[in-house]
Amino acid sequence: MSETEGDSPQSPITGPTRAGFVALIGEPNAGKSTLLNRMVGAKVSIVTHKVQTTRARIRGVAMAGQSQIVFVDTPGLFRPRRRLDRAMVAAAWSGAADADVVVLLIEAHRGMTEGVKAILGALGGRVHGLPVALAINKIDRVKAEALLALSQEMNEAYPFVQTFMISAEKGFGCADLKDWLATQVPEGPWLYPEDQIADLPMRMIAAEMTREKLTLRLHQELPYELTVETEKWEERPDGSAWIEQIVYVARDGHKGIVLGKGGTTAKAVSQASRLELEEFMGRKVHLFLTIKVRPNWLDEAERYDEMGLNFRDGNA
Ligand SMILES: Nc1nc2c(ncn2[C@@H]2O[C@H](COP(=O)(O)OP(=O)(O)OP(=O)(O)O)[C@@H](O)[C@H]2O)c(=O)[nH]1
Ligand SMILES: [Mg+2]
Repeated sequence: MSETEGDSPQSPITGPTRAGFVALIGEPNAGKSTLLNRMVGAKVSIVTHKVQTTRARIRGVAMAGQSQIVFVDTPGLFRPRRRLDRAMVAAAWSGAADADVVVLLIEAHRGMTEGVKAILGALGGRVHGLPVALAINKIDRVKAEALLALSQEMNEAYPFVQTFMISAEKGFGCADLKDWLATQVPEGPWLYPEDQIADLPMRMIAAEMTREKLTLRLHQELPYELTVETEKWEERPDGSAWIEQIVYVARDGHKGIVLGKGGTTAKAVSQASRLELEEFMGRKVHLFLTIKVRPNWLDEAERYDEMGLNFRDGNA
């Protein structure tokens, strides 16, 4: 240690360690996955401009001084129509109920929407006395004056323990939120090794990356009617990974759309996904996509297992 550092070390390893779960909940598209990735400092959860991107609970691990904060990204909360929707919403609520602290994200420019009101109405019954903080996200999109009124309106509707104004994308306010959460998680030993950033099998991260690229490229309902699974993962002697994935689509016509003219769409998707995987893993990846028509995949228990969802949660 140099002399100048002697008096005030940057992060003193003193006092007890803390560790706990922080669930990020909110309407679809609120920015939950963006916030998780920022807190963790790596892209663990996929992000798109479309609603209902995240389908299952995804854990990302962040360190703040002596605290280990395990962020739980959840699917958006909305009024479900299909089995998959119901399973997603159930996963989101149970993620909240299992946490030590809950953070409700809302969008600054959309304010207290009907969807937000519905969440507030259900929240108390779902989280049973857990502390809930409010994070007004996307503040980069509004004027500061609007925020105060929104914060007041929200705090009149629910007893939030704390309110933060943030931009998950630009990073505004995120350090404050993280520091505060570090004081809220309970005392106890860390739950993960200090250098672990995600708790999600690599084959699932790989499938999610491909699903993100598909979602970004395909229009309308199609992204909601497909799922991606990693079928084969082989470590090669040269240090590269050989990955084969299946894209399940529900209709014949969708297969052609995913393939694109002369296979161009599938090729572009696979290339974009491969590049990101290579960056994430720091080594070479060979990625192969096969598109399969499976009219009933949305009603198959195995597909839900692969997504990390509970099939029976989808029962009407
Ligand atoms: N302007 C702005 N956009 C943001 C901010 N945070 C997130 N976004 C954008 O909002 C969109 C949705 O972000 P996600 O992180 O996927 O939202 P989500 O809440 O995880 O959505 P679901 O998984 O569908 O529930 C993306 O286009 C993000 O880039 C922000 O602070 N400011
Ligand atoms: Mg998400």
